[in-house]
Amino acid sequence: LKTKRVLKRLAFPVVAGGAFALALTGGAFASPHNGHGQHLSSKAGYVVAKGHTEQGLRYSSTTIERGQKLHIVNNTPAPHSLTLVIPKLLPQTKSEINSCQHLAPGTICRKAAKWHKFDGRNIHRNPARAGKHGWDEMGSKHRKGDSVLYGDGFSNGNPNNRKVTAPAGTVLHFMCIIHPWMQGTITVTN
Ligand SMILES: [Cu+2]
Repeated sequence: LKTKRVLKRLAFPVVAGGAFALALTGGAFASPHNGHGQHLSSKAGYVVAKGHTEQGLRYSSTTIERGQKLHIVNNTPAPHSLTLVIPKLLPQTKSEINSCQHLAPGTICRKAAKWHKFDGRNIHRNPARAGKHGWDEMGSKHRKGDSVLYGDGFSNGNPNNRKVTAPAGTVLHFMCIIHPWMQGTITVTN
């Protein structure tokens, strides 16, 4: 499987304490200081991953009509996840972002990796589905959320294949579990 092969590059090596690190193609990680509070937006129905350096990676927010397919555009060289997460669990501080990226125990990144059946080397489920069909469920530490891993190595995830099915008026918060400072919202309209 292509996914398995490429995931070896994304291998999440075991580090002290039994946590896994999301080692992205060997690149050194430096936390950006402005990981949250960004409000880039893109055209309706499109979430765009942008940035040409790891620190510069950002997600745009979007609005979308309920029942429309969400489009995810990757304008970066890196793979990402789009993972729906309840807002209070989105990592905010540099320390929270760093812990999440390294899949530290108790972090939403580690929980979400489990939704994808990550075993420390490979993922065995992509996308991860929760709630009703389509994008509708934000995950927490106690409840699965909708998520997809996409980009080089994750071609099986079909990131552009799902409709947004949350009720109009919902604001779906999302993040990337590979780069936890990448965050945004999908505002669902009628
Ligand atoms: Cu990412």
